Amino acid sequence: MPVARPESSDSRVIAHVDMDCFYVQVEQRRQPDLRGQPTAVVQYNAWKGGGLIAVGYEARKFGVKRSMRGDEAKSVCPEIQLVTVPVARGKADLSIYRNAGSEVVAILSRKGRCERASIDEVYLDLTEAAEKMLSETPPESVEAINDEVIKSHVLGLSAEPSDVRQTVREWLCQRNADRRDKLLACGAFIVAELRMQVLKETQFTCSAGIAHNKMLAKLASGMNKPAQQTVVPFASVESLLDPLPIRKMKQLGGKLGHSLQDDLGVNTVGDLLQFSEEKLQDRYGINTGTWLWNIARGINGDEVESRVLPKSHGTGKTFPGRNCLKTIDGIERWLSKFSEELAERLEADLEQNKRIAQTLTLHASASKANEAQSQKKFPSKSCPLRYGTNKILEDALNLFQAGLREYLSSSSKAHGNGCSGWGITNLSISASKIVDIPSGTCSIMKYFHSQDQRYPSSKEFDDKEIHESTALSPSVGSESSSRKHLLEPETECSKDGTKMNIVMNIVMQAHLDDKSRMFEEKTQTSFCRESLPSSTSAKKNEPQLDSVGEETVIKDAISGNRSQDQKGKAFKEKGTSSILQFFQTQNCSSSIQEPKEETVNAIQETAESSCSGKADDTVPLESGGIRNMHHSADQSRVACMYKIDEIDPNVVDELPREIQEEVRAWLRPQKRANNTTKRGSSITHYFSPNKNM
Ligand code: TTP
Repeated sequence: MPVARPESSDSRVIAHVDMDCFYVQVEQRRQPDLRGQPTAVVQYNAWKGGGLIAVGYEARKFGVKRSMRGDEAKSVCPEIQLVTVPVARGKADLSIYRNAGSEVVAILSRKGRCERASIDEVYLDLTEAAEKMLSETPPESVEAINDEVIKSHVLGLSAEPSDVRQTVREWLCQRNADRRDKLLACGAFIVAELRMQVLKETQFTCSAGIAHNKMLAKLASGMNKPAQQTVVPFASVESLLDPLPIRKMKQLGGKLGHSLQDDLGVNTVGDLLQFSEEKLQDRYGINTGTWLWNIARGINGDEVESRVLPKSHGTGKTFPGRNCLKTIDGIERWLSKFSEELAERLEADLEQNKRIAQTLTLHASASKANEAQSQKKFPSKSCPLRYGTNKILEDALNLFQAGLREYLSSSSKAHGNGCSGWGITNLSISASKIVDIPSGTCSIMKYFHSQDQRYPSSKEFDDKEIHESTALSPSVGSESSSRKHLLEPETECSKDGTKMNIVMNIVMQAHLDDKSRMFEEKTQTSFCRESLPSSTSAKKNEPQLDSVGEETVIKDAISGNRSQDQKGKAFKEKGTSSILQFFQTQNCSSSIQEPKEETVNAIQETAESSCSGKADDTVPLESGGIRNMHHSADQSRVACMYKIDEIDPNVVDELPREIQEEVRAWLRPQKRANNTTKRGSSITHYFSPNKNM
């Protein structure tokens, strides 16, 4: 439900910038021959020419619409150029568009606080920049006003078409205007400048709305497209909102909008004005009631958040009609692709932006197998996020199975029989609750400890603990709810600790996990294939293997039954003041049994490839933090396979002072080893009792 925030000031200058037919522009930049031609971007699914997802303005003139498929677009516009979205892992790969959006954000953020709202839209708080301009170079003092500013649309100005430019010029430069209008006029100059800069540096055009708050700016940005900007002076707010269909307002497209229409007969924003704040509060609660009362008057206190990076990462795919997924195998295949992509994007985010995500969410839609199920939504589920493709896959599968169990059990209850028919028409996973890596911290031991408590594998959750998640929008900027006590630190110290622990976990695991497939595929293959998930399949400590040769020896290692207790002991052990001691304690505490020879060989091979700098496969036998630096099958060989030279020195700098030295010392011999010989360049060797051999 929307929440009312007090308007901080009605003289803020807020802009909403929206790229024009964004994917088409990106494609036209990649293929300049397409410039000026009617163009549309289509999904790669070739059925009926593929669904259109972006339509260029030249094509719109012919009546081409996003709701069409390629064949239909061709029938209304035979010259249309249809460009298929790039494909990776059997699904659309949006990275070129995402990266293009980042280029734009980098430019727009030069003039004020910038919030990236989606792949192609941004809010800017230009209040300070506008105030500065007003005091130093007010519009009336500008000698040559750029055409782009003069072309602004100012709502509420009336003029003969031949006089529009002059009228706009006069409005922009009026000396005796209300201060709020003067600030908006400065905003128009600044935004025009930014848009020209975007065009110059990226070749993309964009449109913008300039107003006193986010809601009004967003409404205005779409009013005059492409490549134009619209200003909403305070005095024209009422006439803008009055006739606006209520369902067009942000957050009123769903249930709340329906209720306003059906229960109160409110069809336009203006219709809302007749209701007192109290009446709206009585009906919709205090917050929503006040929010509705405010929006009817153009009041919206939402701040522009300082965020140039996405709030979440998501990946998914629809499987319409007969393409729906009907087996756990099929689900696993797709989740595996999604996990790989998500893991890559998370790693890139970590590397480039020093950010970590904390929550993994799975969303799905199920087909209507029967009447009862058609009423029921597939529940979204989330859990703490663990880095690495395989861990994400494992957790996503568990989330899926938990969701499916719930979906089927409630439908079968409602229907009074067992439900065997299910089909997934939409499947996605996302990573949210993304935070910056902290620069300071208090105790590394706390990191480890908190990680131990906070980041169990989803296998260690039962269904109650895998939490229900609110629906995520597929766009950038979505966020999921999650179980608070698992994710939110009780103290500042543990907050930092958790984050830093994740950092260490990531740094030390990332190269392990994603490259560990060879081992994991041999050992951890089955997730209740081709059958409905058993009611116990995701239960705590349940063995996760069922069919492959190595199962019995690996089961406990993966589910962590026995080693869990010992890990617990090690964590409780007081006086483990040294990192080395800590790791050694962890390694020695492992009671993982020896896998079959074949598997051990795989481990050894991978340790060597790690030394040579090639893709290194290692053995992520359990979940968790640094403690999982991995245990080889043979306990006399401590198999902590981690490419130490890949530790980012910055991470070490961010550790508490008292342990920085220790970590550096720990790293040093490793570097020397690398300089001289590839042998011994793994932690395995470093920790090995025979490391001097
Ligand atoms: P929009 O900003 O909604 O549209 P647009 O930029 O194509 O056109 P406009 O000038 O009217 O703003 O979406 C931004 C991009 O997001 C769009 O180019 C393609 C992609 N997109 C989808 O992939 N699927 C969708 O359903 C929508 C709405 C957009």
